[in-house]
Amino acid sequence: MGGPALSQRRHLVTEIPGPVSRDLLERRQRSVARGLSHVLPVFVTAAGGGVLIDADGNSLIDFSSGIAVTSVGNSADLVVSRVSEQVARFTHTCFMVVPYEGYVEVCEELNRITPGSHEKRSALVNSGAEAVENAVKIARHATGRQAVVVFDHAYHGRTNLTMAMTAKNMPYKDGFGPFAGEVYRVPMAYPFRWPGGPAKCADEALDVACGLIHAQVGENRVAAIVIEPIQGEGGFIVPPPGFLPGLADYCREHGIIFIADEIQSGFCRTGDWFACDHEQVVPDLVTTAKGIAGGLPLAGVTGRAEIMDSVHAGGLGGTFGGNPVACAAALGAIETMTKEDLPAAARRIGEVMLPRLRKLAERHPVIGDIRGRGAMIAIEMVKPGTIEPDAATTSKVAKACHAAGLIVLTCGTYGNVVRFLPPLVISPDLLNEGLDVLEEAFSQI
Ligand code: PLZ
Repeated sequence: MGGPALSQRRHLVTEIPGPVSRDLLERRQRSVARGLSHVLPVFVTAAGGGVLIDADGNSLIDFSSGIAVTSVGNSADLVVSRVSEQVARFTHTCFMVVPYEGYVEVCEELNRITPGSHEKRSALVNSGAEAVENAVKIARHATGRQAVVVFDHAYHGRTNLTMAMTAKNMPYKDGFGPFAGEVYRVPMAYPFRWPGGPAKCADEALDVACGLIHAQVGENRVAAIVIEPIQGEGGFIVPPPGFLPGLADYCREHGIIFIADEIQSGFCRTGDWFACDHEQVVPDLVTTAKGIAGGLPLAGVTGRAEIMDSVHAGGLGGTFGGNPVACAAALGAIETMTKEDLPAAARRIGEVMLPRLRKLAERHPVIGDIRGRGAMIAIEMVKPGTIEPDAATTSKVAKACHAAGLIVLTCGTYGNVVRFLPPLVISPDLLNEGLDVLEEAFSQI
């Protein structure tokens, strides 16, 4: 059994991965496509709170949450009870064939918790990429325009349109083209790497983006600007204050739909319900997924009623979108976030992590930048004294953490960022133990 009752401790009984996981990995090599890779090939048998138990009986600390998904913890009580009840009642009708209340309830919740108090509508789909695809479809339909503007370092998914929107070639795009058209890319406000320095980053990045749109696309041809309010896969890049509000104003001025991709940053991760809340930015459309349903596959597009409802009946859909079991899970996850005040829990995680990481950076000049908000925190690794990315050391640190039973992820266009995404329900002791492991990993490199 997994769930929050699991003993919240790190405990290794074999090397990582152990013999049972290694056997399973061999079976996996013979049966599963090579294109799917693993951060750490231990096979999980149970998980809950801040730990994963593997097939060899090791208990590992989880600083990944399955890429920001299990924010309420694995097999959280309210997710398990709601899912169990729903799965015993009915498993599927297809919302387009015969509707059910759970779908409506999730949409009501999304309309309530996403930024802005205006009239909203939502649509549910299966994955983050599908949510982004649908947001773009809706924006094009509503505006009658085609162009979509995205940013350097962006990640929006692996489908054809979202590959075009994603910035990084390897491993996401290489050899998979041709990509969808009418996608235009502008520089991201990336304070650590902004040529004019972090203080000028917000204004200059806004000027550059607007200038490029004017010169190369034409404002009146742009259906949507899509941005992750804190970039995820691209390196946990936090735009400087003022950049997102400035972009939102620019969109409003030119009739461009402002789409916030909150798939990684949403659902309490950054210490607010959504990362846009931090600067009171109100997007026209918001895409959600990951943390929405405690690990079950569900995603959504939420936005202004007049934009969402510009699409003709039958224009949106899909067989599985808003599956009743996934909706039940979402209602359990959202209830947990509310009852346990997980935005506050995320802020507390940041308050523990940031000072410890800053101290670590004093001892290890390979850490060039520490950034993030709440429980979406990262360190960017460079050749000391420069901003030259150091992917090799990044990978060494991650491997040392894995070997010691701490699951961390890397990210970044240059592969030089270690990111931390613990479940928001992680205990303070386990969080601190994870940071002890990280410090030990640094002392080994
Ligand atoms: N938008 C901002 O972070 C998914 C990708 C993992 P899906 N990020 C994890 C991988 O290597 O495939 C993501 C995201 C943002 C969209 C997506 C896409 O969400 O549910 O993976 O399709």
